[in-house]
Amino acid sequence: MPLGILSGPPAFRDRLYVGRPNVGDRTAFLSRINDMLDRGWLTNDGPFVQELERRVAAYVGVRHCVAMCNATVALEIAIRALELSGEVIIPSYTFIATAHSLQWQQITPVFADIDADTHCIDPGVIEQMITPRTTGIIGVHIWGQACDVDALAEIASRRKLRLMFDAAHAFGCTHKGRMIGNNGDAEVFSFHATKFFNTLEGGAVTTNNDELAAKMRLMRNFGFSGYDNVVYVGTNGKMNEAAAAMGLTNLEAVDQFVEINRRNWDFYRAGLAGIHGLSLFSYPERDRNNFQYVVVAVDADTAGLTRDELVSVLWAENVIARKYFWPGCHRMEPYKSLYPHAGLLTPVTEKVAQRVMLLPTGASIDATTIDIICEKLRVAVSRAADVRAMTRQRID
Ligand code: T4K
Repeated sequence: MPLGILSGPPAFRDRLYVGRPNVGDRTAFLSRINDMLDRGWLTNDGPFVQELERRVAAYVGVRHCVAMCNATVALEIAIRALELSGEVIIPSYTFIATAHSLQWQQITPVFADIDADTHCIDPGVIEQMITPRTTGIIGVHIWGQACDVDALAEIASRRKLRLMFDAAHAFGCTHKGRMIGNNGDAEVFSFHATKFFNTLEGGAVTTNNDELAAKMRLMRNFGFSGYDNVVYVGTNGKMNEAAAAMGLTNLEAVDQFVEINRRNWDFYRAGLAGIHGLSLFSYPERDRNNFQYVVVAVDADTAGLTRDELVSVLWAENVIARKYFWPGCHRMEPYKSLYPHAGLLTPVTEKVAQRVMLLPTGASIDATTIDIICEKLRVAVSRAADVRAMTRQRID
C-alpha cells in the first residue's frame, strides 16, 4: 500500500534507483565505438585503453594507471603484486569485494571497526589487530571521503606493513588537496556502471611505484611478457576497448557529473532539514568530493521508525533506497561462520550498518523528484505510528 494514502504525495510510477549510471556525450561514445569497429581492435591493451590510462593518470596526477576489467580483479591483482599473505586488516563496513579479494587468495581479512563520523576504518583500533601474520592494511575511502591516510601510513611504516586503498567510491575526490589515487603503495578505483565515473564495467590501480605498475600490467595479461613468454602467474584482468571508449567519453564530463550530484545533495539537505531522526551525511568542505552518495542515517528512537521500515516505505513508493553496507562483511558468508565473534570488535560498524540508507541521485533525478522523496520521508516520520502499522501489515 503506497504511503500516498497518508496524505503525502502520490507514489512514483517508475522506479527511482540508487546507482543510475552517469553517461556523457552519447554521440561521442558511439563515434568511438565506430572507430573501434573500423579498427578491428577490441581488447588486449588497445589504443582506447592506453589513452584512458594516460588521461586518468594525468587527471589523478599519478605516475601509473593500470586499467582492469573491474575493481574486484584490480584489488586481487594489486594484493598479489604487493605479495600480501597471511592476514590483512580491512574495515568490515565496505562492499563485500574488499574482503573477497583477499579470501579468494587464501588471505585472511581481519575486520577492523570504523569511525562513527567518517564511516572509514578507525586507525585507533588497528594496532591491537596486528599479529605476526599481518602483512598489510587496506583502507576504504567510503562515500568518496578519504580515510585517515596519514595515521594509516604511520602505522604501516612503523609496523613494516604494506598499505593500499580501496578507492572504489573516490574517483575525482581529494585528500588534503591532492587527488585520491596517490596514497599508499597503490589505490584501486571501480569504474562500474553505478560509480561516479564508469566504463560500463571496469576499474584501475593507480600507483607511483614503477616496478609495481609493470608487474600488474603483466599480471592482468596472464603474466605474458611479450609473445610466448610467461613470467608470473597471471589472470585475465584486461579492460576492453568498448569500456575504455565509455571511459574516455565520461572523463570529458566528470565536472558536469559533480555539479549535478552536488546540486542534488544540496536539494536533499534542504528537503530533509527538520525531519526528526534523519541526518544527511555531509562531506567536509576542505576536500573535493564527487557527491555520488546521498547517505542518510536514521535514528529510530527519534524518527519513530527504523531504517528498515523507512526503506520499505520508500520501496512501496517506487523509491529503491539501498542499505549499503548492511549487515557488514563480518556478518556475511563465509566470514560469519569463520569468525562468529567478529561483531564484538566492530560495535560502530554494527550501529552504522543498521542506520544508513542511500537515496537516489545523479542526472536522472531533479529538484522536484527530490522534493517529493523528502516529503514522503517527512510524512512517514510525522505519522510514524500509522506507517509502522501499515508496514507491519505489508510484512504480515
Ligand atoms: N570496493 C567497494 C568499496 C565497492 O563499493 C565496490 C563495488 C567494489 C570494491 C568492487 O567494484 P567492481 O568490481 O564492481 O568494479 C553495486 C555494484 O555492482 C558494485 O560495483 C558496487 N561496489 C556496489 C556498491 O553496488 P549491487 O549488488 O548493489 O548492484 P545492483 O545490481 O543491485 O545495482 C545497484 C543499483 O544500481 C540498483 O539500484 C540499480 C542501479 N543500476 C545498476 C546497474 C548495473 C542501474 O541503474 N544501472 C545499471 O546498469 O552492487
